[in-house]
Amino acid sequence: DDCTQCVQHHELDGIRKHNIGESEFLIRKKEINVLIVYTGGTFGMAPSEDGYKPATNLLGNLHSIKLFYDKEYTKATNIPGTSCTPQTWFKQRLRYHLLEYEHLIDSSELNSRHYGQIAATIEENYDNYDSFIIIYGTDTMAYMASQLSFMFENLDKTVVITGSQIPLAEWRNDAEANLIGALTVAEHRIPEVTVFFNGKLFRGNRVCKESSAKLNAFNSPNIPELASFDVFLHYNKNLIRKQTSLNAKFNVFKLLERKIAIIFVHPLITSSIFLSYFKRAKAIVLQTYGMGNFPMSRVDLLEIIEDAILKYKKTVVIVSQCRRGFVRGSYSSCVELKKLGAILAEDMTIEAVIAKLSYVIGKGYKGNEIQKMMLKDLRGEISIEDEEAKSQEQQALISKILTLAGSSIEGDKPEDLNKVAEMLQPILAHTAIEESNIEKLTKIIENGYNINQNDKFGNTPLHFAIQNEKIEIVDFLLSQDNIKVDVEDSQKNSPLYYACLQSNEEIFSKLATKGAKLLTEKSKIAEILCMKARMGDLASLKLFYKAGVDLESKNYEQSTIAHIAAVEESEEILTFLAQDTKFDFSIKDRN
Ligand code: ASN
Repeated sequence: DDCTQCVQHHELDGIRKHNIGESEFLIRKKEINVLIVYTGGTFGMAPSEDGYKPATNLLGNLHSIKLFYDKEYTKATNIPGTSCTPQTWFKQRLRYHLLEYEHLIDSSELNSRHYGQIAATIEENYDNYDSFIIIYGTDTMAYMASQLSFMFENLDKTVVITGSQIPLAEWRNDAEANLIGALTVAEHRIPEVTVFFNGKLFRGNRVCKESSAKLNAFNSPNIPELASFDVFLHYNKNLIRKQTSLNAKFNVFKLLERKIAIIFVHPLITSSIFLSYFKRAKAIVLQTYGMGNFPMSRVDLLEIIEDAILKYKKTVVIVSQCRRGFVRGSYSSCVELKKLGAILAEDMTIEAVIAKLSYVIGKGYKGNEIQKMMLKDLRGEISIEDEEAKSQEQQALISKILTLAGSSIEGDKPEDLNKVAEMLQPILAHTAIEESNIEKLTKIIENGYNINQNDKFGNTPLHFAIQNEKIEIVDFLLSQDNIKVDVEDSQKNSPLYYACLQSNEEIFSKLATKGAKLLTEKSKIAEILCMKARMGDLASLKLFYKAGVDLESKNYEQSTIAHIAAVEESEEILTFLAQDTKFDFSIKDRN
């Protein structure tokens, strides 16, 4: 309890486990206010002679289960209309109000009024609760979750839909665990419409009911679950949507377009049946084979599609009969449909496509705008890169980096990205060179880093690699087509100068084969030669000689290397000068 950073702790086999790092998700309050909306579904049904039927008084049933009701605490705190759970795993309580609809439905009854009713309930109560749980039937849960995800604009709070395959009233059921899971989710800030079922949390507009009889009834075929609750709670944080801008106000959009038809294409389909669907609908969802393939030999059907799009300006969306995968123009028939103006639904579920069409057309978008909106990631329902969102995210990141770097660049314009690159790339390149990391350096170059450019310290990567004697990097840089071997650093030295200075014969010969030259001015060379002679560094002198310097040049004291070698009694250097060069030993110094 005294560990304020720790958001998930409990005793397990006598070991106290701490999981830190969920604080951004966890709502930390003594009591979290939750509105539970009970709309019907198997969850609260009771057995009858005619099978399960929706039943009232769910609150009474929850109160008979200790997990959902701490009677003493609820009574002691006495807030009318609310009930409290015992302390949760996170050492807090959920205070809930259970709103039971007057007309409880089997979710197969779902129609547009129910969407409106549930959306309005959340809208009216939005400011009064931290999170919302909707108890709903499984049969149309995917439709409900998809539809609400679009209707809720700028959703900033947790909305989790749950239900069960066996009613709570049964001794053996999955209702209890699902509601406990949903309540656990409600302790977190997950600003999207989700579905909690059988230990997993899914994005609402990505689920489909996969099984009518398994407790594991739901799946999200094209993206992983947002969370899975095993012994520990695993949240897939990268997938969970971020809170919308703080100033954006929550809004519920209710004017849904209903003239949407869905046609399951099959080998025996007749053109008259096909046409009848097209006649009244504003938007037609064609459920075709595999990746969106369609029998192109069926000219009769193609004509209907073409007329619908071009003549009658209807929207046609292609989805697949496969639940898993995507519809994309990989085969010619699908490409043809796209050319006609049909929208390829990528990896959206059918439920999400219908919900999105009703929302987009309901909002008044027309023609190409519909197409654009359908292929835009509005609520995480489609796996395509949203360039706009990406660039916004990038901008936020740039600003953060700039602040950290203490830069005066604002970071809110696209051009700032170049400035950040200019600022960071040389530093990153230095690090890559120091680490001899060719892979990293390659990436930096691929991302636009100019290898012939001098950095703030006046070096090019080649200078820096030679100074640090990174042979592999030298090799790599020399193998680049555009490398300039004679580029100067801020001291006006070429890379070859450093190979000589460091007596590195291996690097020297690599540069020499590329025709590298010494550019350093003569007077400076004379000083360096004399210094090397004083140090007895014959290897370096030999390399300078190979590079073509005049060994007879005099330093500022008018001495040559021979004078210095004589004073230093460096026999080695004198022998080299005598045997390997045509050194003129008659040169006189200042004296
Ligand atoms: N028929 C039920 C419903 O969708 C099925 C369920 O909830 N498991 O309301």
